[in-house]
Amino acid sequence: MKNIFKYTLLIAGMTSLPAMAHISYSGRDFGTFDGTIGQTNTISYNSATGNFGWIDGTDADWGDSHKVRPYDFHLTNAADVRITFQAQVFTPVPTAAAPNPVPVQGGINPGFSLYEGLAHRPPALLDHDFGAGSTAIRDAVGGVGMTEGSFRAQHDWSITNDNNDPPSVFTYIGSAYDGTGINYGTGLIAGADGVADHMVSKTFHLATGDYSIFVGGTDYANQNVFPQLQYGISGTVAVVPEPETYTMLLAGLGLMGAIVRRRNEPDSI
Ligand SMILES: [Ca+2]
Ligand SMILES: [Ca+2]
Ligand SMILES: [Ca+2]
Repeated sequence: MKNIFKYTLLIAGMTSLPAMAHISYSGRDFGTFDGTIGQTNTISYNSATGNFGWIDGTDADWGDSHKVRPYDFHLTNAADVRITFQAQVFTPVPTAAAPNPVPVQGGINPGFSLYEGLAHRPPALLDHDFGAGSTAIRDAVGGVGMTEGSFRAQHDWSITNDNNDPPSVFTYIGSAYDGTGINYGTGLIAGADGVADHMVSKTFHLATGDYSIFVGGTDYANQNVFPQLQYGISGTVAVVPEPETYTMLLAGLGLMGAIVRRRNEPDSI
């Protein structure tokens, strides 16, 4: 009986702990947008472990998806979509397991990557980096034992679950990060927004489809800082006018101005 009790505890621990680390969109689905300009959704009170998860996925040994936060959204029509992430300080809601939660840090310099494609979602098992299937995918593409995780910040990547379901495929669309250009020794990493204000925003023209966003920090040296703190994140997805619409709007306003001026001019004889 004693051993069965221990086993139960062990299994309970195994099922609850890794679930936190697997790729889950739970509470981070921005929802479905039909492309109407002005549609927007903000998701606050999330965090990433450490301030380096995104930038660590730009290097030769890839990155650990446990250090970035996954989000998803869905487009039922083509649209221009503006994606914004910024630092947020907050104190998590107390739970029985953590009655006195530590306040989540501000100060992340966020970076994010946008992909077409989704991770497995319930009732399928959730994806994670270190199952046999995910390891095999990594070894086949990145070299046996040469990668530290499945996450690639500026390339396509794949991952699967412990059921070895057909891999989730993330097809890279683009990325952006907060601050001036980063070079940790392999050349300038593309996508800096030029202003280190703990916020990054970029607009993408997207087709109908399912999209995933992975967000994390951009301080490459922070991966060697312990303990690894939680850095708060707030994110927004918004449907915005296409650039051509702005141009037409401005041209229209210019025309209106000309008409108004003509009307206000005294009649010529
Ligand atoms: Ca890395
Ligand atoms: Ca690393
Ligand atoms: Ca910025």
